[in-house]
Amino acid sequence: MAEFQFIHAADLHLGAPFAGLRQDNPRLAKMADDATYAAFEKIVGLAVARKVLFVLFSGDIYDADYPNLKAQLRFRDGISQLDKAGIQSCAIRGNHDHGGSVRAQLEFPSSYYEFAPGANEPYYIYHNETPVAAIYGYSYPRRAVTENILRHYATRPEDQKYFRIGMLHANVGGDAAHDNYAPCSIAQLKEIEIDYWALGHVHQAKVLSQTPAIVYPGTPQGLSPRENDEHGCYVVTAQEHRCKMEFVATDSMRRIDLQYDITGISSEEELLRSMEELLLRQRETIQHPLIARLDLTGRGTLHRSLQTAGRLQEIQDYLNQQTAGDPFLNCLQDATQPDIDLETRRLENNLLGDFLRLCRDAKNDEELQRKVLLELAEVCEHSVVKDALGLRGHAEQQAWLAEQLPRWLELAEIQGADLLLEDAS
Ligand SMILES: [Mn+2]
Repeated sequence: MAEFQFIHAADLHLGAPFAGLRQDNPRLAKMADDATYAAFEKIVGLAVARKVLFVLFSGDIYDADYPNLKAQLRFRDGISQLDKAGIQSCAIRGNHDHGGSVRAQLEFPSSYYEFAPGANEPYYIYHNETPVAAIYGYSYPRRAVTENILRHYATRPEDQKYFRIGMLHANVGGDAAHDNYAPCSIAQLKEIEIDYWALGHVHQAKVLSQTPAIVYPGTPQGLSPRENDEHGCYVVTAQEHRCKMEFVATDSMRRIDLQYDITGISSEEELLRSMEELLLRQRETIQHPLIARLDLTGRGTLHRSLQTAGRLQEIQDYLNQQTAGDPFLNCLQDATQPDIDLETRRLENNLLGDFLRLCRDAKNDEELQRKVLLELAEVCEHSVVKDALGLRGHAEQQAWLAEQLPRWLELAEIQGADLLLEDAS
């Protein structure tokens, strides 16, 4: 079996919005609108530059049941570009672009193959008129495929001579942050004679196993606020039944979460200067338009100043002006503490001491937190909140809330303590 290369991408979500971006930077807003297309076009460019044999798209090419025509045309154009370069392509449908979603009638080149919804025959990839890879795939006939679908991947003995690929859109290993569609385990995948599991659905790149390869490439462009690391696809070099994977970033905008500790900072001048330096330093390491979130932490005299109404917004606007929005400070949050020792105050026999002890108990009370999470989940179902948060689906929302809750409890404690201290002074 001759060596060959292919690209494995998934979850393009073409046309999906880049969630939670402040709209006061027109340059970034335009880039954000285009971000999913830009990532797809980078995949196409990469395939042409590397002269790969074929490209795989493991589901969720489109974001919605009624994908817009623009998304479909951009995808078709990219596929045509691959075709002109002699590169084949192959796709399955996931929960977002399932068989029930409505598509325009567009003509795709014959080098593009899409597995029909439901059970399928394997599809063969040819190199110099000889088949080299057998691809098994299943496309979602409907959004919620909640059963295990591995029976559709039973390999044929006669395909043993080829590199065998399973294109599977599924939640492998019960990732709680993603809807539990087509659930299965790594052990179950290993029982099937597949050399490369080309997975889709989970939005973070992950290699679950080397041999056989079990791989999530993730979304090629991070979209939700939780998708704040590098995003891309895999270039795979296959030989015999083994392969090497190389991750290549394809995102054109990246979110970054920063922290700044105010401990020891004594003036606003010093705070602004060092925050600006922190932001500008990010340019040196990551060559992307960066969308930054910055949390102010630590304990210090500036805590009081940061509580002034509108102050965070003023700081944010000033810094964006100083850096010309590169990086763009999209969100500035204050989690600083007053310049007092809360642990000592917690022991005091007074109202503040009582309040701080209640806060500590709440932080350790799992039952209470469970109830709070249920209430918050209800608030999140409100369409305005849903849009503002930009989290994809119920599972991601749950994961996000559970991540945020400890921080919110912390902030509630500090704000309560501030109010009580103000009353006392
Ligand atoms: Mn999916």
